[in-house]
Amino acid sequence: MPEAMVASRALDSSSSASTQTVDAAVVGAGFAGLYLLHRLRKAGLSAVLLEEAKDVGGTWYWNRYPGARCDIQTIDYSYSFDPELETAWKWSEKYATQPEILRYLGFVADRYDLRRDIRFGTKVTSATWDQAAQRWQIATDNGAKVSCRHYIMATGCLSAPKPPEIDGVKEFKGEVYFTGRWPHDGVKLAGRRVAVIGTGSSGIQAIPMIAQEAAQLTVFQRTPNFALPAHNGAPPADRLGALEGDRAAYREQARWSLVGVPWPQQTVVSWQLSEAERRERFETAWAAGDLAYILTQLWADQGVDVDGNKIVADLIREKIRGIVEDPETVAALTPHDHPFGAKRPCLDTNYYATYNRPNVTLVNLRQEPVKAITATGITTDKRNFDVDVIVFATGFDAMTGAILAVHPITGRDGKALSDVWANGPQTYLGLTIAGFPNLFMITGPGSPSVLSNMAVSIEQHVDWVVDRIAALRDAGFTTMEATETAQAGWAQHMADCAMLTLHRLANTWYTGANVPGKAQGVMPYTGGVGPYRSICNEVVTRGMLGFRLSGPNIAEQCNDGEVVRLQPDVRLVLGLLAQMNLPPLETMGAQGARDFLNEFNKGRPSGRPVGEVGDGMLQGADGPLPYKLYRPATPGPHPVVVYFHGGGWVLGDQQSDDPFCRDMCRRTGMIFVSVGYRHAPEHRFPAAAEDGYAATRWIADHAAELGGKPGPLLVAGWSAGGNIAAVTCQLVRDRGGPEIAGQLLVCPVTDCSFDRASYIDNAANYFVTRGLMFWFWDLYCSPADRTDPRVSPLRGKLAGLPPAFVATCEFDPLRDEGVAYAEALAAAGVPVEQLKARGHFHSSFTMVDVVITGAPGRIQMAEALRRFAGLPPEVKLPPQRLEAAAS
Ligand code: N01
Repeated sequence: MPEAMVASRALDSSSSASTQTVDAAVVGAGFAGLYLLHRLRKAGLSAVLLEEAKDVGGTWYWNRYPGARCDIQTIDYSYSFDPELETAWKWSEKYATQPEILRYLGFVADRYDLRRDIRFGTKVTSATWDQAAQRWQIATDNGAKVSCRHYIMATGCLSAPKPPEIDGVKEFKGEVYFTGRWPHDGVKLAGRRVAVIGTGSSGIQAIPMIAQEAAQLTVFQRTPNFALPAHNGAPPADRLGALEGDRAAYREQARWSLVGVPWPQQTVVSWQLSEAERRERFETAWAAGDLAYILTQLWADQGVDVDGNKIVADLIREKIRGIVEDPETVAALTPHDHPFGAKRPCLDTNYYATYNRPNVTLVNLRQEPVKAITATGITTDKRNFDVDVIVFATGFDAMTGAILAVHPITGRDGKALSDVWANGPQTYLGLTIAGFPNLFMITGPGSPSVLSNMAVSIEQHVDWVVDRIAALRDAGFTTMEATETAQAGWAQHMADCAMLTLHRLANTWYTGANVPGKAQGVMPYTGGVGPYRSICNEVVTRGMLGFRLSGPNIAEQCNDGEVVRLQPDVRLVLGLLAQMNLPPLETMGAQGARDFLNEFNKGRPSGRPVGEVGDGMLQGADGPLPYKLYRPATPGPHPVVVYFHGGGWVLGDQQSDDPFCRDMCRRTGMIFVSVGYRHAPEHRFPAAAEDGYAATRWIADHAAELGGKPGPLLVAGWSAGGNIAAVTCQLVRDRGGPEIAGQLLVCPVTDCSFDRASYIDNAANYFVTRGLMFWFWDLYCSPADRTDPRVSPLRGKLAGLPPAFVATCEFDPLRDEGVAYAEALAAAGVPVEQLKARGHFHSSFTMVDVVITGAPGRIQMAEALRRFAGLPPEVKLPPQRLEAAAS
């Protein structure tokens, strides 16, 4: 839009009445603000948009540095709310330049006649919640105040540039520029000596362009970053074809994907692929030039497991070595301090090759930190660099900076947002804040925002907010506020999600680490775009869960609570199972259920490699039984663990807990012998218990042949296998051996009583149901036998048993009997360690590599077994990971 028109718009607003009264005020005329204005109007709400800049564009208005482009493919980085808009605009490139994106946003503003409600050149100077009026009162530096019912921050996540943090900038006699505030008429760089400080996305896009113009370019790098070639050009025909072939389906897939780009969920994990297959996948991704692709499509564990991630990181390091000629520069450019993807990777055009140019020098600030900026240039510990121009590509006070720095926001009871957020942002869904009624954030901290395709996340947020405001109005409410409970629950869920990915392992602007003194913690929601969307929807379908709604002529409504109490991956697994609408196992008959589970298990990830896996036969109570042996890759002999699988005494076999046995074998450095004990209904009580005892005896007698270390065994089991392990410990105590050094009981069955709270609270919806447990009991054990300690070990004598580690899961019918057993053991003088796994379900620990959040619990189990066996601790883990697994 011409500047003159902008000026006249600003003048109009300044000459208007002293207070402009609207239903909603929006701050920021970028992607989010424009769509908000459109949606608010369509919902019949009056609105004004306040924008500091002189035109629309948001981040694309300010970031005009050379090379600025989007780094999500532009066909994905577009509005999708109006199919006609989609066909009315054609992108010229795979990754559009800043001017083209700015033109697009101008086109959108004009198409929907948005500018008439935008006050350009207007900065908000304060926002205060007026409790009596139930409205926000907004002051600005230009023109009328605004009184609004709803106040919506569409300020963007990366809008407040970070100060330089280097002494002496004011002394510099040359020119200083920030990539995030680049002059509109460009900067003359030709023939000049230019310094660029910073090698994030902005620096990496700008450096190759500046190098082509400048006489000399010196890049000051503090931390090397991973960058991938964009391979820009026309929008790729395959993606365009997919979009144009079925636009609605394409957009819908993006909305439910992990990062807001329609790539499928990867299920293959790195160790299921050969080295050649992994390399082939990587080369395809490298050639694709697509961040969303390489971050999600290589193998399923790349973003959640350090080993799976290292494979990608090493392959990228190899690429850098192949491009950059000078070995010292290669070393400096090679990222070393963070997993790939944990810090925002960059898309580049000739970035690494730029360092082969004779006019480009890289200064490694880790070896020679900047001392100061002087009148003539930059001084490091070792050298002076005289330059004419300094470009700061040093980034932003991300996510909270734009919200907090723009103006003071004062909520209910005079509370300042800056105080409430002093220790880091607290939000409910990243959309609202307790104590700040009717204040909304678009892509705020606590939402997927910067870890997603912003266009998709913005539309979802805007739709949710406007739909809620309209529904509120229609129901007669005027005010909506998140409760403290809901907000605290969201913080817990955020923390749980953060344990899932590797983002916590890097110091980045995602965590606030780039701004000195800023509170630290992973700020964006790491649980994914699709899951987040489903949670927002769930809040609504559960009656605005976590919100207090009020109005002058209507009774207050407060449906308090936490929307997610399950671990994020447990929620996903249970959601998938619910979608499958499987018939209850107990309706299939024993053989039918076995066949079904065999089929079902074929789709699960195979266990990780161990030194050796072998099969054999051992002597059970009434004949031979099969076993599977897992041997560590380390030199033997190893302590031996006798393992009993789960399956309600009816299902499973010696290899049905294969991933768990492999995982525990790797973590403990012990041999696991998984016993194929006899099953009901063919062999009813006490067959399984007696097989457990007999198998343990046999393994003790043959430990040396199996490669085991002489000395006591350990026993372990999950579910009904936990029952058999517990019973075995009682039997060997009473029958004169063999010696057991410790017992690991994972979600064990310990008693025949079904009236404990967990049987009632978790009777349905968490896979193992009350009905299923009844069926198992009926098949295995007649009512008259059920109080026998060989099936209800809680009713047995507990003194003199080996030390125990008892793991129970919050959302498991068996939780309370496991806890009761641990407490009874402790009361009987048995050393006991308990893990009460918050947010987990019965299968959390055995679904290795599906329920990633089960890993810290398995580490604790492994440590316990090592302690029982008298081995030193092996697994080192930051304490917060262990805390997350425990209650
Ligand atoms: O900022 P950054 P950015 N002395 O924070 C260094 C999006 N974006 O503007 O890593 C010396 O990533 C700092 O070093 P270190 C995208 O999401 C998108 O580049 O803190 N160096 C780092 O190298 C991106 O992630 C596009 O050790 C200092 C750099 O400056 C986000 O915006 C394009 C320093 C800052 O990197 C931010 O990117 C551009 C100091 N005092 C940006 N302070 C698209 O393509 C900081 N650094 C869509």
